[in-house]
Amino acid sequence: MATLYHVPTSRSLRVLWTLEEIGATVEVKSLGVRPRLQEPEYLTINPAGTLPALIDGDRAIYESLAICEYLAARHGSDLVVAPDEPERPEFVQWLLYGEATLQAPLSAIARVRRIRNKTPEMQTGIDAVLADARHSLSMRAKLLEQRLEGRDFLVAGRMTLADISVGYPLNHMGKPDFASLLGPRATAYRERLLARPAFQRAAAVP
Ligand SMILES: N[C@@H](CCC(=O)N[C@@H](CS)C(=O)NCC(=O)O)C(=O)O
Repeated sequence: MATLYHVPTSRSLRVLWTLEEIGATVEVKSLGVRPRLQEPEYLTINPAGTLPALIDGDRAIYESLAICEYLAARHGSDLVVAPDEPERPEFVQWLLYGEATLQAPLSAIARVRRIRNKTPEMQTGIDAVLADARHSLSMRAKLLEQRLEGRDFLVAGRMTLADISVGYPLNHMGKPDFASLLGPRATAYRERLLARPAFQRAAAVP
């Protein structure tokens, strides 16, 4: 059985959510803390120190969405939009959008806030970086809002990995300082995704 390295609220949530949607299981090793500094043993699994990681026999996969795609495809799940389906290009676009475009400014904000707390003398410059990342995030949320017009899901008229990809940053965007950046369609979409029993079960994994 494959092993998933997990930290609650990290991107391993995408993998657990995918598994819950398809009714599959893996062995879950929960690290409990962010691994980079605190768990040097994890660096022998993933020298980059990032979560998640999936080990399946001789195979190791370290990108959350690559792990989701690997597991869903292996189980023949329709969470993957197949190459011969008409909306395959849109599927790939939104699959990547969740991580590379929506999550990127959120991650930058989290990282810069950590630095800000340690370097009060750099407040002005850091505040400018935070404002810039927040502006990017607000612009990027507008494309999502537009895409959701007349749609319950991002592509193919059904729940896919694209929704799980985008659902991860949207989960974090429920915090009061980000929620105002989401339009009404994205807000309702976020609520629908997070209400899914599969998401609820995944989010409850310690
Ligand atoms: N693109 C990667 C990003 C992985 C990533 O940055 N994970 C975060 C946790 S959500 C992490 O491990 N951060 C700790 C660090 O950067 O050292 C993915 O989707 O898996």
